[in-house]
Amino acid sequence: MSVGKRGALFVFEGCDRCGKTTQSRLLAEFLKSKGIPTLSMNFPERESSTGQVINSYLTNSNDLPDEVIHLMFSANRWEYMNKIRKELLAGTTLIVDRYSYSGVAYTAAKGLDFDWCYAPERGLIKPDAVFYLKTASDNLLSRGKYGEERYEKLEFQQKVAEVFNRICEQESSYWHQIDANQSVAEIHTQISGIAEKLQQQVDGQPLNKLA
Ligand code: Z5A
Ligand code: MG
Repeated sequence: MSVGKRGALFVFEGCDRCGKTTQSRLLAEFLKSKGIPTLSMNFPERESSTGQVINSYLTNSNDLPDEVIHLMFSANRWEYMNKIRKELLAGTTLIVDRYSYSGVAYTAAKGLDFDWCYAPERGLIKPDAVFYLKTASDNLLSRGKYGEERYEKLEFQQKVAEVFNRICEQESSYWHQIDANQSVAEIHTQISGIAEKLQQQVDGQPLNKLA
């Protein structure tokens, strides 16, 4: 089934401090400057009911079993699926800062089974492109000390990076690996070029689901 003019779903992924928020903002500004209706989102969305639990978990003010917080992160995405579908079908392009792959990477890095981690993501809307900002975790230390949140530790971030690398290999048809060591401007030029091309290709394409 084909659809009319729809927006594209662009996702940014990568470890802490790799530049996702910086690049999400620049891509949104770029697309808007081209007259493309664009909306920015990020996960976790900390305002919703699940988001508030996630926020207190990340700031270390509550403890939950690994399985429970994993399912909360996934539920947080499911909470927004109707909105995402509606916006895309209305022709709005969405730029999303972290998505299902962060969910899998951070929990699998704790040692939980990869397939178990991925299972609750099945059925969510599949991105048209994932921009994976990749670099060795110790390169990111020069961007300031890790903060106080639960996962902001070098050794853990290295494990997270290994899972992202694995997903990037598996999902190479729509993942774009970008060298996050380049300057902000260089990265933006690379990403905006890919996004502009894909933006034109999604017209008439149905929305796909993560399988
Ligand atoms: N999490 C999870 O466990 N499960 C899930 O399902 C999801 C998330 C969705 C909160 O994430 C935590 O939730 C996260 C994963 C977990 N835990 N950790 N760690 P968040 O998205 O709220 O926060 P974050 O992404 O971890 O961190 P961040 O600080 O927002 O990083 P960033 O957005 O990638 O980077 P940035 O803010 O764009 O840039 C960081 C700094 O580097 C800043 O000073 C920039 O000016 C600088 N920068 C950016 N680009 C460059 C370049 N190219 N060169 C030099 N300096 C740069
Ligand atoms: Mg960020």
